[in-house]
Amino acid sequence: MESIENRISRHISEFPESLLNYFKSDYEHDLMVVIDNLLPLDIRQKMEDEARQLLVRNSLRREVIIKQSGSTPRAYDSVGQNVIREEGKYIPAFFDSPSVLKLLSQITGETLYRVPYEPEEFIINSQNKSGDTHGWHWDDYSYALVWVIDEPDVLSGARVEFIPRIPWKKQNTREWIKKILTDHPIISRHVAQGQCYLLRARDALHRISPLTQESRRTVIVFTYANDLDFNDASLTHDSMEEIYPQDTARY
Ligand SMILES: O=C(O)CCC(=O)C(=O)O
Ligand SMILES: [Fe+2]
Repeated sequence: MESIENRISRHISEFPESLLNYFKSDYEHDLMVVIDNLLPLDIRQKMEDEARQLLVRNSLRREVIIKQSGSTPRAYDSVGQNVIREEGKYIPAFFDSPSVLKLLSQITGETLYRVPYEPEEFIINSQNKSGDTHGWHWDDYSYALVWVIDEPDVLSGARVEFIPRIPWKKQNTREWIKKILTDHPIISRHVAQGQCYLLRARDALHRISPLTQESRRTVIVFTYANDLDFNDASLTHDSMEEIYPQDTARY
């Protein structure tokens, strides 16, 4: 049987030039691009089923306030990298895929790498109670690619909100966030089930707004690094260690 990687590679190689140009210009504009049909349908569905099953069997509730990002809240169920690497097949295959990395490098115009810190490779998060949110923050590494597995009702919040081209200030972060939110318009996007988006998450203040009703939004978050990340001695994993202690303890 043909390997998952061969299937993904062949699928991506069939993208027309015009579509690639659209991805590039969309990304350049907002440092964010929503991508449809990134995977062959059957592989996507198997990856989604895998995420849902892992969530049923292995999820842990997270409810924390993260002081490194200005004391903003995280409230959702999640499955960490450990369990996904051990029990998953399609999620690790997507992360490990050279053809996906190559496409993302083409879109962004720079070389992307798999994140060099295993707990951030991939994580499943699921907001499912009214008020569940992934509060304002920046990521440690430059790129996040997020697959939407369960889409919230469009009138029930859990929207991707972000302000691109804003650096993380690690001192007085809460005051800094307040100033940004006072001075700038927020881009707010509903990303549908089966879509994924790529965000320059290190350079965008971003959050997932609270769910306003008992709906559900489940995602798989993949993290990629660039040369800047590899050369940045100040890069830390403090927030990760607070949100996912079970996955970061051995690092
Ligand atoms: O759920 C999302 O779409 C984004 C998640 C996120 O920002 C993160 O995991 O750092
Ligand atoms: Fe993030």
